[in-house]
Amino acid sequence: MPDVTRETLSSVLEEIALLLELKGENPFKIRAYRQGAEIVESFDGDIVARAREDDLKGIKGIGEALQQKLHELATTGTLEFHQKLRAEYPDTIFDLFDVEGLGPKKVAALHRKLGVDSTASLKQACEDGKVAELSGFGKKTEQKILEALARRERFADRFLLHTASNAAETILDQLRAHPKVLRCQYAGSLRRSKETVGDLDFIVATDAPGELTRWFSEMEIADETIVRGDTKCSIRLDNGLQCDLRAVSNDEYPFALQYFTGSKEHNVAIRSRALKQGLSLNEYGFSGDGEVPDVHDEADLYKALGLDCPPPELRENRGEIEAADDGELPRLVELENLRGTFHNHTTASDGRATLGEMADAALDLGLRYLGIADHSKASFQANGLDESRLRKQIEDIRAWNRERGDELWIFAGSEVDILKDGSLDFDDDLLAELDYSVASVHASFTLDEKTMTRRIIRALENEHVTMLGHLTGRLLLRRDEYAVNHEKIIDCAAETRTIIELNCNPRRLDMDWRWWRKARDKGVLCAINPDAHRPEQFQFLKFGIGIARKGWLRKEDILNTRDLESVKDYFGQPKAERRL
Ligand code: DGT
Ligand code: CA
Ligand code: CA
Ligand code: ZN
Repeated sequence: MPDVTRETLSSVLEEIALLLELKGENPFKIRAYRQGAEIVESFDGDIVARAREDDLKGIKGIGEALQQKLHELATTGTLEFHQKLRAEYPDTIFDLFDVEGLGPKKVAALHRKLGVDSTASLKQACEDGKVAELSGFGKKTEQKILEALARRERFADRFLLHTASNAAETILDQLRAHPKVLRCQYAGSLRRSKETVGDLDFIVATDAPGELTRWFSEMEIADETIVRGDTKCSIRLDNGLQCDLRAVSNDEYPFALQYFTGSKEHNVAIRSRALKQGLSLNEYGFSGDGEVPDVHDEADLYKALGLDCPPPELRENRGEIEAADDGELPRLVELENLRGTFHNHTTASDGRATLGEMADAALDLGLRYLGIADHSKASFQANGLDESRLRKQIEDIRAWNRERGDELWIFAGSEVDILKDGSLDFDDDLLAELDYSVASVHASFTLDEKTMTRRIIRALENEHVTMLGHLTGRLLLRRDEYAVNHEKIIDCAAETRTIIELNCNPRRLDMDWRWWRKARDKGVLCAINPDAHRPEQFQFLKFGIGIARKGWLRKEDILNTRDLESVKDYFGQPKAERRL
């Protein structure tokens, strides 16, 4: 049987919808495929098995034509209809859909009228002023497209943390299972939990380096071998991510792991510290005139330099070496410390799972409480709730708590829009009925820094705003942050006792890790918020924890490490009286 997953099915349908739109096909047909993709994605049951057995009758929204196609796809691994459609266009045309601001209709117009079929030809057409002349585009759109293309180029060689992490875990599992591998780990920016990753760096300890580099280049996941030597090998995965493997001896392993974990700045500082002690340090070991210390793991290596071992996330030469010297490294928060989560969505706004489904998933994860914060009405594109729908949701949540609150407590909240002038999308009376609120900016991103900062500060000053959502609105590798003064927001959050969220969505990871230590020292409390729109997205918490650690945060700095009663107490106090 071909290796077909739910994602294969839905992404092929989604791609068909795009292709049909490119061709200018009938909108009903297009919609049927797009809806089909959504249904497949959220279907409660083993949709792949049912497609394989041609047992799709009676599923609402999957008509006969789709049933047949899903069956073909599930049994053969490909779909002729899709392949034929695809063959009409060059592969590069699909890159155009990733350009910010370009939907299928625009791509279709560019293709049909200007013959644009790649980001390169799009850039050329913009530079020639041809795009501005197309009806429905104009000078401004042309400029926006050029900016989006420039951003793409800038980010072209980087990957989101979760893309890198998923690939790395798959490869690491295989390395661990290899009989000739004594120890292995990924190093580099992923081990340091950077918000984006350039390439993956694996270190293995082995007595058979040549055998391992060959095995690595022949792994099924490898799309291409870039270089292969006796101790080094680089491959590329089909998503473009490069993976470097270095095979070293067991004695060299701690040195290689430390060196390739980086960061470069951290390494430079560590090396000069070693030199001052008469030791020269490189990726293979210590050398010096006198006796060289015995090193079995990274902790030994740091200990030889008179240092506690800094967690990888801290190794950016931003004070961790001094703290390690003084025995003052923080005890960083861990995933196991989390007791609940705030800021999650349901089908009431733009989530893909119902309140009950999200609650069941939270229970499965062993969480004790769950905060629901669906969008408010100004976010109409996300189907934001108006007053009456929100009141109804509050009632549903209270009913859940009466029935099942001793298993999982649900907090009724809202992700309330901060409007352009800093006022909120709901009035105070309604906000007061909620257990908590997350206030976020979702529109009017182009204000200047001063105006944007004032806008957000006005929201934080509202006593019903419990936390601030995704501070900068950035979408990593896609959209830059809007202009906002972090220092002023942090000061205001401390003063008004407003929590700042650490949004764990891998596209956001916002507020940025570089600000958390300062915020913590000023007395700002953090909430690690997955912003989950479906149950699987609770997994984002893992990346939030990585970023929190990178920001020097400890368990006590984070609201959702507290037990249920403490959180209830916290929300129950008037905002001005809340303390860390
Ligand atoms: P990336 O891949 O761009 O996300 O970032 P890294 O940190 O993974 O960088 P990468 O893959 O180029 O190198 C891995 C580590 O190797 C890096 O964090 C530190 C170490 N390293 C690489 N080049 C140098 C260097 O020229 N000097 C020093 N001291 N260390 C280096
Ligand atoms: Ca790297
Ligand atoms: Ca590398
Ligand atoms: Zn939001």
